[in-house]
Amino acid sequence: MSPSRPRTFRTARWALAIAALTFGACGGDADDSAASLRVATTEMRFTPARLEMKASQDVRVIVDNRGDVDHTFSIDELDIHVKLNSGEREELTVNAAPASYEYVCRILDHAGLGMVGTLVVS
Ligand SMILES: [Cu+2]
Repeated sequence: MSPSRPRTFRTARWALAIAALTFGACGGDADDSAASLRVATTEMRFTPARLEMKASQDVRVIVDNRGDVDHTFSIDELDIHVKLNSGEREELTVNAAPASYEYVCRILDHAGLGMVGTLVVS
């Protein structure tokens, strides 16, 4: 019984050390990298249907197509048009002036069926 105790203790300390390293690395990345937003596409909506970001800085936007068919994430005013197959994920960088922009899906009449959202940049 007693020989196993120190080993367990050492393992626990090692796990803590790894956790500390991991958290440290994540914190550093978060400070350095651009802010990020996530939006998912399904039939027939964007989730969320409203995104907010700061103006004039690079913002990473991760678009996940969680639907069963193709969708797009399109913002005409910003010349953004990303097409995603079912299950696909795309990452883009958006840098925009203050305004409200509409994002829509350009597949068939998906926009008319509800695939519209608003990106508020301020
Ligand atoms: Cu669509």
